[in-house]
Amino acid sequence: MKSEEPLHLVIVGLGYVGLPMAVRAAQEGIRVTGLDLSQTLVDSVNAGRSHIGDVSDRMLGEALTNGLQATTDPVCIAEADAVIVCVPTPLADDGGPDLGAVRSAAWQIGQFVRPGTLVVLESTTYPGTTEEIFAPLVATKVPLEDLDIAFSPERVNPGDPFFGVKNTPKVVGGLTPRAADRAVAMYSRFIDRIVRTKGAAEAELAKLIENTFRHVNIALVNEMARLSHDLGIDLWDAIAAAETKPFGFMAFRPGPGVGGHCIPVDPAYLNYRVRARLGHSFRMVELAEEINHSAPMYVVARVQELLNLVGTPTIDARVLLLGVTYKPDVADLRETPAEPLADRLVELGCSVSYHDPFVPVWQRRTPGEWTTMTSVEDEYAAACEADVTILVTNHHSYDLKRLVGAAQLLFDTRGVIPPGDNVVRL
Ligand code: SAJ
Repeated sequence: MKSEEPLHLVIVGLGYVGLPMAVRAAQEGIRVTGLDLSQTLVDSVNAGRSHIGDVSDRMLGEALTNGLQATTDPVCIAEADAVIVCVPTPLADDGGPDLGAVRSAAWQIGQFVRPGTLVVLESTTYPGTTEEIFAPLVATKVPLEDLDIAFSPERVNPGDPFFGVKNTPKVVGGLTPRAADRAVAMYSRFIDRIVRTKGAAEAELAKLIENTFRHVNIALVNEMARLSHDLGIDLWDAIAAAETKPFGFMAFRPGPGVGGHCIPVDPAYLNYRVRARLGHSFRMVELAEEINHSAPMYVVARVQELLNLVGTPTIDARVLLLGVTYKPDVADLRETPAEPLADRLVELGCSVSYHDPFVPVWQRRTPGEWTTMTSVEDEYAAACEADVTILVTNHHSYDLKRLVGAAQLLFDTRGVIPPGDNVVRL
C-alpha cells in the first residue's frame, strides 16, 4: 500500500487502543471510520467528546475535521482497504481466555469484507489465535487467499506522558509475507518505527513476553517482601541499592497485588495455550499468579499483626483504604487488588472505608452480591479516625507528610513513606 495511495481504514473498537489510533491515523490524512457496538459512544465521538484520557476533545475535533467518522454500521467494512481490530480480550470466569469479542468482530468483518482487504488483529491473545480463530471467521465469505491477515499487538500505556501511538515501535507479523508487507506499509504511514516478525504467532508471543516478564518479576519481589520481612531485612532499601546497577537490572517493587487489563491477564492466555497444546502448565506463570493473587491476603495478614500489636481486635477495627485503583493516577479499577483486600477485611469484621480521588463511588462484586461504597471526603480526617490506614495506591495527590501526621497507624504497601513510629512498610 504506497503512501500516496488513498487509504480507507476502518478501526473496530473505539476504546483505549482504537480511539488513539483512529485519531493518529486521521492526523496523517488517512480516511478513518471508527466502528463500535455502542451507539452512545459513537454519538459522543462524532460530537467531539472523547471518553479516553489520552485523547483530548481538541485532538478528536481535529481528527473529525480530517474526516474521522464513527459508526455502529458494519457496512463500512465493505468500503475499507484495511481493517484494524482493537477489541477486549479479558479473562473468562474460569480464568481462561475470553475471545468472544474477537470472534464476533471477525465474523462481522467476514460478512462485509471485500477481496483484497488487509485485516489486522491487535487484541492481546495467545499464539495461534490469528491463524486458527480470527482468519477463518474473517474468511467466511471471501477466500482466505484473497485477503491479507496479520497480527500487531497493542502497546498503549494509558496515561503515559511520553509514549503514544506515533513513537511506540509497532510489532507486526503476517499470516503471509504479502500480508506482512501490507501491514508494515500501512502502519508506516502513521507510526515512526515498525518491527516485522517472522509471522503472526511471533508477534502474538512478543506481546505476551513483554507482560509475562513484568508479571513474573513483580511476583519475585512480592515473594521477597514476605521473606525479607521474616528475615528482618529492609527489601525496599535493598532494591534501591540494586537499582544503581547500570546494566542488566530493572527494578520492580512489591505491592498489594497486580491489577490492570494487561499484566494479570496476558500470562494466563499464554498458560492456557501451553496447557491446551502441550498438556502441561507454564509453571513460572502459574507460580507468579499464585504469589501475586495472594498479595492482598498477605497485606491483610500484616495488618492483623499490627492491630494485634496495638491491642485492637480486627472485629470492628476501623480500616481506611487509600487509593483503590490498580495503579496511581489512573481511574481504572480493572483487576484492582483493593477489591479482594477490602472483601477479606470485611470478612474479618473490620469496618472498612476508603478514599480515592478518582473513584467517588466504588462498586465491587463481592461473592453473591454487589457492594457500593462512597469515598470519604477528607482522607486526612479519616486517617485520624481509623485504627489503621492502608496506602494501597499512592496517587500523587496524597500529601504523604500530612498523612503521617494524621494517621494513628499507617501501613504503606508501596514503600513510598519512610518507616516511623506510626508508619510500617510492606
Ligand atoms: N506493579 C507492582 N510492582 C511493580 C510494577 C507494577 O506491584 O514494580 C503493579 C501495579 O501496581 C499494577 C500492576 O502491577 O497493579 C500492573 O502495573 P504496570 O506498571 O505493569 O501497569 P499496566 O498494567 O498499566 O501495564 C501497562 C502495560 N502496557 C501494555 O501492555 C501496552 C505494560 O506492558 C507496560 O510496561 C506498563 O503499562 C508500564 O510500563 O506502565
